[in-house]
Amino acid sequence: MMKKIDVFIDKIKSAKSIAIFGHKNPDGDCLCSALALMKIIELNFGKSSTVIYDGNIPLFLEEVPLRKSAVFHRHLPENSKFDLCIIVDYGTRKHLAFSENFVKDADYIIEFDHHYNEDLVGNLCFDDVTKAATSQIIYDVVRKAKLKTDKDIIDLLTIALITDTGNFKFVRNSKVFEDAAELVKAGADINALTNLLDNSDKKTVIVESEAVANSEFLMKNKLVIATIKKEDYKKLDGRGELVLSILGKIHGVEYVVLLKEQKENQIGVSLRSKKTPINHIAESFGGGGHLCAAGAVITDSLENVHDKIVEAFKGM
Ligand SMILES: [Mn+2]
Repeated sequence: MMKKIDVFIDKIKSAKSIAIFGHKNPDGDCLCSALALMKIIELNFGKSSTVIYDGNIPLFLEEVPLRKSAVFHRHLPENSKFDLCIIVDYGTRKHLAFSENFVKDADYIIEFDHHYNEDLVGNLCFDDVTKAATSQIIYDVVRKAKLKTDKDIIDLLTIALITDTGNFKFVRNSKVFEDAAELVKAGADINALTNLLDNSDKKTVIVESEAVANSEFLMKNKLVIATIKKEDYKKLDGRGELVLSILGKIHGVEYVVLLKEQKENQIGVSLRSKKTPINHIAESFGGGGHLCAAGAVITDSLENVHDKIVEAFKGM
């Protein structure tokens, strides 16, 4: 591990320009891990780096520290090049489509990720699928390298952990709490950071509530499917997590599916399961994710995607 950390520090020290980015439509872990790294590099090496994103940053992340530092990729000067790219929480290569040129032009690529992925993009990889959030991997490096932290860094690493564990609901090992305990000791206020994330727009919550109210129960209530149509999709903020969590509260429900009509014949599918893995279903549609929380984007009509998903759950 030490050797990798030495390389990491060396590459940052020698870099002339640094870009940091993750998957399209960044979630809490992706955005906050990127912003934390930016601040870590600034505080410890006196270097500025550029956090870049594609798609939308959900409104609930609007109040996170340094949020305004994240730059939409199309707002960068044309032909921007970075000699060092740091990739966080990206999942698979295809989620980096917007940054293809940065990756291609970079002299060196460092990655931090906790997604299962066989086709690694980085030259130097800090990957660990046992971690609940990418921010835990960054925090490991920070502690092992004895790097300085400040309030922004501690808060960002904590928010990433809070969001990727669904407020510590999806914790599968004690390391999450060990890291959370250290972050709290370092000054993270879990209650304040959780409140900071309750920042949704009224129209978003109403659209999500309507999707819950109009959802369809199948397989003796084991499977519930909620739908957000094209005209409401733009009112959504992030992935529709509220729909997934409310429907998951219902007695007897094992699987929750959310179909989002992003545009004509393009349906975003989010799948959640209480215990049986469902990632193979996401993978069968070209998607992926975690065992019990996965998703895909399917090119077909809403009706056809609905029927295909129902079919895929038969026998579960
Ligand atoms: Mn993550």
